[in-house]
Amino acid sequence: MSGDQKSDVYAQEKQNFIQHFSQIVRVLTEEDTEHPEIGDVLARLKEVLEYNAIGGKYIRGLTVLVAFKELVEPSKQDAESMQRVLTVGWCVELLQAFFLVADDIMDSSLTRRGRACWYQKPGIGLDAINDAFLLESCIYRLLRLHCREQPYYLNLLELFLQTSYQTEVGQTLDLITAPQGQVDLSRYTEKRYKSIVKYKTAFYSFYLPVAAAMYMAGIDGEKEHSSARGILTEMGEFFQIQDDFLDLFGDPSVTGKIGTDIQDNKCSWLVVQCLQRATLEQRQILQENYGQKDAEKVARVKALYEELDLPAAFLRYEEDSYSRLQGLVQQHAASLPAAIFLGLANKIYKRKK
Ligand code: GPP
Ligand code: MG
Ligand code: MG
Ligand code: MG
Repeated sequence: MSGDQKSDVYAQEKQNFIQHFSQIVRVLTEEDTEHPEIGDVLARLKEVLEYNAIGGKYIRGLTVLVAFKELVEPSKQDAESMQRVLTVGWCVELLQAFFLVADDIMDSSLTRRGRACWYQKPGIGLDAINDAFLLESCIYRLLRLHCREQPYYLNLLELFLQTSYQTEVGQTLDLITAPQGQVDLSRYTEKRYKSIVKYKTAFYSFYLPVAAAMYMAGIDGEKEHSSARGILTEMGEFFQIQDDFLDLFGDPSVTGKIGTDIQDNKCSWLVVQCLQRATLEQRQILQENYGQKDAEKVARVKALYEELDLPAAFLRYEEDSYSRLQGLVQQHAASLPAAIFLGLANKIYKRKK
């Protein structure tokens, strides 16, 4: 193991986490002797799980594991507890799979994790909507099966439900700020941007996995949770800014997805930055080329972003954000191990996918 891997607890946990997936699938698709008539459904569910829950970075699921290990003493990391932690980690990945299957339909995306989006597969189409619902239900089936007797069960249920609502609020803001065929540049403000990304990404990607580990470790105080939420929503905002940057300037063979934000008229970090720097003429170019499928118009918008040096602005932003976060961790994390936040930050800063 290289020095880098030794210090990277995420890399250490990854194999173990991925290995646990076959057990998750088994539990969720086991023959139900009381209901033999749904056998075909379980076969479909197996296919849906294997296509949509696998192939990502697993940062969210692994965070549950890594944070739990930081929060409880080794004597409380017994095999049964760790089994439950792995399962809850997979619940976070299933929530993500549910959102992504649905998001790709709403965003008219073509690829995800280096393959066709699920709804783009021949024979699937909009039936993928129901597959997304099935993925969501799996979360609650697993929690009931593995955690029903635990003192934190109700906290976990409420956490997953509340986080789903927040993410749906964010997705609504994302969609209504980007109506098809109506370019209204005055909508793309920094303030609106921050609300969209906090709700659509930060809660489920960053607060949810750490909060789940905290509840499992018996930490349920509002003070501790609100400290964690403060730091983690800030990290989530930065993560979505990267996502927006990579949508256009990332390498699809690395990100595994072809960008759609310009075509989809999205309130992306790039368009917000562009408007803050554009002259009246440049604003006019954006007005004429944004929010359309035409490849030449998309290329014109990209060229405008390059003229305005947005890639360099992004790099500056990334540096600033990293130092701000270090400060926040020192300030807020008094009651929680700083390593949870710093490990997560090291996983996402400078990422290319
Ligand atoms: C990321 O937006 C946000 C989500 C995936 C949440 C979706 C929420 C739902 C309730 C369906 P994005 O569209 O920028 O992500 P990506 O770039 O991965 O498509
Ligand atoms: Mg999308
Ligand atoms: Mg989207
Ligand atoms: Mg995106």
